[in-house]
Amino acid sequence: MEESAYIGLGSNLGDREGALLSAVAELGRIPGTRVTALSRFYVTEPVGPVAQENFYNAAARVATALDPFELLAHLKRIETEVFRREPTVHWGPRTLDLDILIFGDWVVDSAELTIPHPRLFERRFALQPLADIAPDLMHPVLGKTVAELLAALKGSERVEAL
Ligand code: PH2
Ligand code: MG
Ligand code: MG
Repeated sequence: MEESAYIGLGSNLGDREGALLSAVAELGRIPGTRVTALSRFYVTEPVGPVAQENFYNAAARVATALDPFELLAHLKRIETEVFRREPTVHWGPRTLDLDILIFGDWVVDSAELTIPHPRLFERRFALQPLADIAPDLMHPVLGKTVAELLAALKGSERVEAL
Protein backbone atom coordinates (compact mmCIF):
# COMPACT_ATOMS: atom_id res chain seq x y z
CA MET A 1 0.00 0.00 0.00
CA GLU A 2 1.17 3.52 -0.78
CA GLU A 3 0.87 6.47 1.58
CA SER A 4 1.12 10.18 0.82
CA ALA A 5 3.91 11.78 2.82
CA TYR A 6 4.82 15.46 3.00
CA ILE A 7 8.46 16.44 3.34
CA GLY A 8 9.84 19.83 4.34
CA LEU A 9 13.07 20.88 2.62
CA GLY A 10 15.43 23.56 3.92
CA SER A 11 18.89 24.92 3.09
CA ASN A 12 20.84 27.95 4.26
CA LEU A 13 24.43 27.20 3.29
CA GLY A 14 26.07 27.35 -0.14
CA ASP A 15 23.95 26.98 -3.28
CA ARG A 16 20.59 26.87 -1.53
CA GLU A 17 18.39 26.64 -4.64
CA GLY A 18 20.66 23.97 -6.15
CA ALA A 19 20.50 21.96 -2.93
CA LEU A 20 16.69 21.95 -2.93
CA LEU A 21 16.54 20.96 -6.61
CA SER A 22 19.03 18.11 -6.11
CA ALA A 23 17.14 16.97 -3.04
CA VAL A 24 13.90 16.69 -5.01
CA ALA A 25 15.68 14.54 -7.58
CA GLU A 26 17.08 12.35 -4.79
CA LEU A 27 13.62 11.94 -3.24
CA GLY A 28 12.46 10.47 -6.54
CA ARG A 29 15.27 7.91 -6.42
CA ILE A 30 14.26 6.46 -3.03
CA PRO A 31 13.02 2.88 -3.61
CA GLY A 32 9.23 2.60 -3.85
CA THR A 33 8.84 6.37 -3.77
CA ARG A 34 7.63 8.96 -6.32
CA VAL A 35 7.51 12.75 -6.04
CA THR A 36 3.93 13.79 -6.81
CA ALA A 37 3.90 17.52 -5.96
CA LEU A 38 6.36 20.32 -5.26
CA SER A 39 5.71 23.74 -3.73
CA ARG A 40 7.21 27.03 -4.78
CA PHE A 41 10.61 27.83 -3.29
CA TYR A 42 10.60 30.42 -0.50
CA VAL A 43 13.25 32.67 1.00
CA THR A 44 12.60 32.63 4.73
CA GLU A 45 13.84 34.46 7.77
CA PRO A 46 15.74 32.06 10.10
CA VAL A 47 13.71 30.95 13.11
CA GLY A 48 15.51 30.05 16.31
CA PRO A 49 18.23 31.18 18.64
CA VAL A 50 21.16 31.11 16.20
CA ALA A 51 21.90 34.15 14.00
CA GLN A 52 22.35 32.80 10.47
CA GLU A 53 21.68 33.25 6.74
CA ASN A 54 18.17 33.21 5.32
CA PHE A 55 16.85 29.77 4.43
CA TYR A 56 15.37 28.51 1.22
CA ASN A 57 12.39 26.31 2.10
CA ALA A 58 10.00 24.14 0.08
CA ALA A 59 7.66 21.19 0.57
CA ALA A 60 7.20 18.04 -1.51
CA ARG A 61 4.55 15.34 -1.54
CA VAL A 62 5.71 11.79 -2.19
CA ALA A 63 3.78 8.58 -2.72
CA THR A 64 5.73 5.87 -0.93
CA ALA A 65 5.50 2.18 -0.18
CA LEU A 66 7.95 2.64 2.72
CA ASP A 67 6.97 3.09 6.35
CA PRO A 68 7.95 6.34 8.14
CA PHE A 69 11.09 4.86 9.71
CA GLU A 70 12.33 3.50 6.39
CA LEU A 71 11.62 6.85 4.74
CA LEU A 72 13.45 8.68 7.56
CA ALA A 73 16.52 6.48 7.07
CA HIS A 74 16.64 7.48 3.40
CA LEU A 75 16.20 11.17 4.21
CA LYS A 76 19.12 10.98 6.65
CA ARG A 77 21.19 9.15 4.07
CA ILE A 78 20.50 11.88 1.51
CA GLU A 79 21.36 14.60 4.04
CA THR A 80 24.69 13.05 4.99
CA GLU A 81 25.92 11.03 1.99
CA VAL A 82 24.70 13.17 -0.80
CA PHE A 83 25.19 16.59 0.68
CA ARG A 84 27.96 15.80 3.14
CA ARG A 85 26.12 17.73 5.79
CA GLU A 86 28.58 18.36 8.59
CA PRO A 87 27.44 18.02 12.18
CA THR A 88 26.78 21.55 13.37
CA VAL A 89 25.14 23.41 16.22
CA HIS A 90 21.56 22.43 16.96
CA TRP A 91 19.30 24.57 14.75
CA GLY A 92 22.42 26.02 13.08
CA PRO A 93 23.25 26.46 9.37
CA ARG A 94 22.83 23.42 7.14
CA THR A 95 23.26 22.63 3.45
CA LEU A 96 20.20 20.42 3.53
CA ASP A 97 17.50 19.53 6.04
CA LEU A 98 14.77 17.03 5.13
CA ASP A 99 11.93 16.62 7.65
CA ILE A 100 8.86 14.40 7.48
CA LEU A 101 6.00 16.83 8.19
CA ILE A 102 3.00 14.53 7.78
CA PHE A 103 2.80 10.85 6.80
CA GLY A 104 -0.73 9.79 5.83
CA ASP A 105 -2.78 9.60 9.02
CA TRP A 106 0.16 8.22 10.99
CA VAL A 107 0.82 9.49 14.48
CA VAL A 108 4.30 8.49 15.67
CA ASP A 109 5.93 9.50 18.93
CA SER A 110 9.24 7.75 19.38
CA ALA A 111 12.74 8.82 20.40
CA GLU A 112 13.96 9.11 16.82
CA LEU A 113 10.82 10.32 15.05
CA THR A 114 7.72 12.37 15.81
CA ILE A 115 4.94 12.57 13.22
CA PRO A 116 3.31 14.96 12.51
CA HIS A 117 6.39 17.16 12.91
CA PRO A 118 6.07 18.61 16.44
CA ARG A 119 6.69 22.23 15.39
CA LEU A 120 4.85 22.22 12.06
CA PHE A 121 1.83 24.13 13.37
CA GLU A 122 3.95 27.10 14.55
CA ARG A 123 6.26 27.46 11.54
CA ARG A 124 5.31 29.69 8.65
CA PHE A 125 8.38 28.52 6.70
CA ALA A 126 6.92 24.98 6.75
CA LEU A 127 3.17 25.70 6.56
CA GLN A 128 3.31 28.19 3.68
CA PRO A 129 5.04 25.78 1.24
CA LEU A 130 2.78 22.97 2.45
CA ALA A 131 -0.27 25.15 1.76
CA ASP A 132 0.87 25.48 -1.88
CA ILE A 133 0.43 21.75 -2.47
CA ALA A 134 -2.03 20.65 0.25
CA PRO A 135 -4.17 23.47 1.71
CA ASP A 136 -7.00 21.05 2.59
CA LEU A 137 -4.76 18.40 4.16
CA MET A 138 -5.98 17.61 7.68
CA HIS A 139 -3.48 17.60 10.53
CA PRO A 140 -4.22 14.18 12.07
CA VAL A 141 -3.69 15.36 15.66
CA LEU A 142 -4.91 18.96 15.68
CA GLY A 143 -7.90 18.29 13.41
CA LYS A 144 -7.33 21.49 11.42
CA THR A 145 -6.35 21.87 7.78
CA VAL A 146 -3.01 23.28 6.69
CA ALA A 147 -4.77 26.43 5.43
CA GLU A 148 -6.46 26.87 8.83
CA LEU A 149 -3.19 26.40 10.70
CA LEU A 150 -1.51 28.94 8.42
CA ALA A 151 -4.31 31.48 8.93
CA ALA A 152 -4.04 31.05 12.71
CA LEU A 153 -0.29 31.84 12.86
CA LYS A 154 0.62 34.80 15.00
CA GLY A 155 4.31 35.25 14.19
CA SER A 156 5.35 37.49 11.32
CA GLU A 157 8.67 36.00 10.16
CA ARG A 158 9.25 36.85 6.51
CA VAL A 159 8.44 34.08 4.04
CA GLU A 160 8.62 35.21 0.39
CA ALA A 161 8.17 33.14 -2.75
CA LEU A 162 11.25 33.19 -5.01
N1 PH2 B 1 15.00 25.10 10.27
C1 PH2 B 1 15.41 25.03 11.52
C2 PH2 B 1 15.55 26.22 12.38
N2 PH2 B 1 15.14 27.44 11.77
N3 PH2 B 1 14.31 28.68 9.96
C3 PH2 B 1 13.86 28.74 8.69
N4 PH2 B 1 13.48 29.90 8.17
N5 PH2 B 1 13.78 27.61 7.90
C4 PH2 B 1 14.16 26.38 8.39
O1 PH2 B 1 14.08 25.37 7.64
C5 PH2 B 1 14.64 26.30 9.72
C6 PH2 B 1 14.69 27.49 10.49
C7 PH2 B 1 15.75 23.72 12.11
O2 PH2 B 1 15.52 22.67 11.29
MG1 MG C 1 14.13 21.08 10.33
MG1 MG D 1 15.72 17.86 10.31
